[in-house]
Amino acid sequence: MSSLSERKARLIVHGDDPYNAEPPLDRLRAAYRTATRDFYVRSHGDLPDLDPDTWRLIVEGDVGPGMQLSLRDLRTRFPEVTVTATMQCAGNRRADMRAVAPVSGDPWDGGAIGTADWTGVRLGDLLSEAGIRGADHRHVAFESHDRVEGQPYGVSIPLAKALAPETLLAYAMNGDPLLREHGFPLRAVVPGYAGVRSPKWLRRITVQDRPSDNPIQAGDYKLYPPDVTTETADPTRGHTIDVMPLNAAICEPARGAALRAGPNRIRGYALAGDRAVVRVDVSGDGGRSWAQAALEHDPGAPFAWTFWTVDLDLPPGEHELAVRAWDSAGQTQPALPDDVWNHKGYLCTCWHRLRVSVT
Ligand SMILES: Nc1nc2c(c(=O)[nH]1)N[C@H]1C(S)=C(S)[C@@H](COP(=O)(O)O)O[C@H]1N2
Ligand SMILES: [Mo]
Repeated sequence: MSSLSERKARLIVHGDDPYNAEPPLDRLRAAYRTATRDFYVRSHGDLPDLDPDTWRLIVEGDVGPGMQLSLRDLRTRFPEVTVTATMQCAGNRRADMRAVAPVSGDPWDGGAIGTADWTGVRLGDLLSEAGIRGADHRHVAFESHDRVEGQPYGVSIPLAKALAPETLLAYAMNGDPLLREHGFPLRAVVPGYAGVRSPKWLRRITVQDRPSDNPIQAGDYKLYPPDVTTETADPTRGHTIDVMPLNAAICEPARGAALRAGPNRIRGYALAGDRAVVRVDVSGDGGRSWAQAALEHDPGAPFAWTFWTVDLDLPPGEHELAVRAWDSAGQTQPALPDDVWNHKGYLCTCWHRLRVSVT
């Protein structure tokens, strides 16, 4: 197996500590299931190096007597399931917002996303074995082994999503044990939700009557209106980012590519959170005219992305390519980064545009 530093060398690294990196976009389009070595890494603290033999998962809160499970317990006491799902950071495509005004956080291009086969057990199976007690509107909180500004990483999801059949505790990614940077030995995978709700290096699961009060849940990953600044942001009034919105990106050609006049193949991805992508429009003239892309989607994977392909006939000159997707509710993406700008740079869903020169 390759080392972490070998894997780092393949990616565009935004930071070493915490480690954050994404692949060049053409690599994302190379396979429907992203090669694990090309999968982005988003971390907020250290990358724990955990011993799988002594590691235990604690399950507590509004449940029966509580449980402590080893990896072997998880593998032997619950059915094994594999879900093909896309993981995407809420900050994916943030770089495009900088054209409007500065934003905080790493300048992700469109590569803070990837699709994998996740194998593990259903969180719902584990919770029904644990036995849930108490009133409605419960939440499932997670605590991890990595530390962020002196505290363990922690988030929560609504109980209904925790019980949904697609929500997993995964020990394998693309058929191999999780790599350290992806949360070995166990992580949550919450398909359709922002990556932040899929905690890595799991330590504890707590069923409770309110969302996690950990700063990652209570303070970060909130969507604010454009007039809110770092100074005025009130996290209790920001919208908690769970389900991800409709988005699309051009993976090939690359930004600034030199192309030959005539038919040129344009390829990328699109995805619609917990909905389906029904149409993808691609423009070779900055959005004045549009062509329909052919769509490719794994029918067995409702929470995985849609790949799209179109051949555009491009005349010589400088052109702006643009893409916009449509979802099963008939909605499409806003045209400009100005339409979606927020000081944290989350949910950059405007048309993805890039300039190419054609000779
Ligand atoms: N424990 C822990 N879990 C975490 C994070 C983290 O920093 N610590 N980052 C989250 C975020 S913001 C994202 S986008 C995904 C990224 O998963 P990946 O690094 O496997 O691609 O993990 C999530 N789970
Ligand atoms: Mo993220």
